[in-house]
Amino acid sequence: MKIIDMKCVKGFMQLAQDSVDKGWHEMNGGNLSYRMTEAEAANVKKECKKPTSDWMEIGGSVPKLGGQFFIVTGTTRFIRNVTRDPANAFGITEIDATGTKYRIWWGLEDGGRPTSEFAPHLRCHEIRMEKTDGANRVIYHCHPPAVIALTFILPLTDKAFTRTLWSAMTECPVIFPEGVGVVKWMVPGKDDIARATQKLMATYNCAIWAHHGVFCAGATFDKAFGLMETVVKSADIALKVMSTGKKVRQTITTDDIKKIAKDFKLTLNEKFL
Ligand code: 2HA
Ligand code: ZN
Repeated sequence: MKIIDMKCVKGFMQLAQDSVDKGWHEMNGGNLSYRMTEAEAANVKKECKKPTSDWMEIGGSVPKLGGQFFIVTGTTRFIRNVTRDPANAFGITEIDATGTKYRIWWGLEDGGRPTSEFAPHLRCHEIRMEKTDGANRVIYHCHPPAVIALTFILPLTDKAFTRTLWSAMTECPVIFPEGVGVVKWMVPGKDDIARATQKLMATYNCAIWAHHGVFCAGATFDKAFGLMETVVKSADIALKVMSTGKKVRQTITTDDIKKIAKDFKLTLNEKFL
């Protein structure tokens, strides 16, 4: 099957376009990656016959991902061009057996390279794969204004962000019962921020980068996008309420959250109750 006709490639492009439509990507901001199944990787090998680059350094080490194939957006390439110019805007890469190098099989034309956040993406894939018995395949990063704005006024703690988001919209505890994690401001594109994010992703499907953006994980494109959409909407509501400057008269309380958990049979993260 042609690469562009593969279901996972279509899903990748759909998420990119939906996210651009949401206004979460300026210029080359944000990035997306997907861990292919063995059958999908076999199709890439069959279709492309040989890699188009030599082995190159990842800038981090992800031994558990050795031999796996990833669809990934390109550094300096714009998410808005994922659907317009697929083979330029993203590509398909293989990780070597040691988990320290990658090579390109398809796309990233005109000398393209994977996103500058390839190390955080791969580190998040490694931990989410482990924690979900291989179910999680998507890691998605964007720059949504409301969440970034909240990182200027809330304490940069997992608890402050989780409680604010859970209390702003009733369905939030259902969609992320484990809560969300927060990474203090750090230089992006480096292994330090990758390690900090990986640590949070052992517990959460969502990590907020102070003054920068959000990383979400999911089993499918729909689930990763849906989680991002929910976090962003809840942050938007919280920010709107705060921006009125009015006294908050009523909110979703800890007891209310516990009631939701009981009814929906959720295991909420106890740390935040
Ligand atoms: O430019 O979003 O974090 C891509 C990014 C870096
Ligand atoms: Zn970013």
